[in-house]
Amino acid sequence: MRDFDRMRAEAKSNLRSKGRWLRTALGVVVALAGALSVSAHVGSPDVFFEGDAGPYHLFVTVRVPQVIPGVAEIDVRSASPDVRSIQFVPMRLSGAGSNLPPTPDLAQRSPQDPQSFAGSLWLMEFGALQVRILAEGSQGKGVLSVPVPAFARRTLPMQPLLGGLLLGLTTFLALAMVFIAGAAVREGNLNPGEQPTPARVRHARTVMVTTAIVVLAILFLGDRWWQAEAKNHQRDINFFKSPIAETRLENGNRLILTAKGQDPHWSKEVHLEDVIPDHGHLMHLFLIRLPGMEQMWHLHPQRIEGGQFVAELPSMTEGKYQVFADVVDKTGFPWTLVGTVDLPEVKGKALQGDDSTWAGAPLGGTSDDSTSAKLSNGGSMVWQGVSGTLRADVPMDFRFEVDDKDGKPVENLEPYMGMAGHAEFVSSDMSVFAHVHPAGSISMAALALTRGETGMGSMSMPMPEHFPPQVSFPYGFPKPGQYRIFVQVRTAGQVETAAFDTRVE
Ligand SMILES: [Cu+2]
Repeated sequence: MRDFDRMRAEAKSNLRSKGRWLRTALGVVVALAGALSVSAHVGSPDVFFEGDAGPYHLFVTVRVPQVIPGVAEIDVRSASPDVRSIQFVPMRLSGAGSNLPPTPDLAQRSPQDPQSFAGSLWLMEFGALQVRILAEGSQGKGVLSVPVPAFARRTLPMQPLLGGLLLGLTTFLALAMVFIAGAAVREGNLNPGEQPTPARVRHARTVMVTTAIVVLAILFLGDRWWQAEAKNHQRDINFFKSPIAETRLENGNRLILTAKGQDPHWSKEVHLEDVIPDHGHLMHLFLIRLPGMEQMWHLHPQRIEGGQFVAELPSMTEGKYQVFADVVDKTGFPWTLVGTVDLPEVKGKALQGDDSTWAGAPLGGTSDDSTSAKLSNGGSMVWQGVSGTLRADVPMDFRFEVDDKDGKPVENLEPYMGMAGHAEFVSSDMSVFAHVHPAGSISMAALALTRGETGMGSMSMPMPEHFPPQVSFPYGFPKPGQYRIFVQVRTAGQVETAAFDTRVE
């Protein structure tokens, strides 16, 4: 962003708790963007990403601000020591403005770790954005685009001191206005030493009363304007809250899904009719048995008429299930529909295609922290490099090794929906859900959009027949708590799911 914009934005956000009016200036631009997209994941707004900027392999963390416009904190770590400088610039993910980058900002190199770079960036717009990272070093230049879903999560409260100061100044100005008007009428054109006549004094009183009424009216209208802006801002916040997954069961095992926004405008702007495929499917549906997460299904419902989705359920026991359904809207904004469903005993069909399931011990059992998990083929998965207490808000590389039944690393790790693995990070209270891939927490469909791919979600990169036995996911827990991590891979044509429980401080 320009310095001028930044100063303007700083001045504004200092004076006002909402900052929405700046957005109003960008309203036309935002309106052009069409559907404002949402929180990709549930309770996990920061972006963790791993990818190549030309010859440089980078790990990127984007901490999305709580309010928009707001400052995003960006950390970039290079895997090699040959990067000299990192610059970054925010842009729209798709549509107008997605190929007109403003002047980039330079990141600061860390004095302790010369491979780390950090900086901050003003995000001025809601919706599906991208941060373009420009790396330069001894091997030349490289560019990497990171999709960033930008949305406000709260309204910053006015600081009491600032509020008191502004209230005092307002009162002073309002009273001064009344007295200045009175004095002007009473004494404005008197000669030196002349006394105002009683008629002038009476007239001045009338003018003061009138001025007071006008000033109060202005203050009243100002308050109304402020309240209206606050309401609009709250509406924007609600707009970006996870939509509600509404479900009903038909014919014994057909689960029909629709979405309802937490703001009525959501359904007008985001249509399930035009969500785009994300790693091969229009929707990734996760059903997790409550309260202990002792069973999990990862299904891929079909879209039917009216923007509804239908999942043909497998056989499931009676009970309450958490619903998380990932979709990506046409602007590249990822939404997770959230809800619960009470199911009777379901007599369903066998799993097919990319659908998968897992069953095991409930969370909170004896083994609260696990680093090795049994697989259904007799092998196991080992969580590597984890030691000590895990902390919230720390970006990590979650690395897992897939072993065969003799404990040897497998040689036949196959692509599962185009990737080496899929991981779901779920908190015990269901307030955090993140579906993460080796490239990070971004949606793969959004990533395809940054590359100008319109095949939307289909993997255009050459796919190896087999992956190395270790698979890693860049991610950071958003808050302390008890978590279960599901890691899904494919070997010998079969999807294997491992679950790891961990406590985060
Ligand atoms: Cu996935």
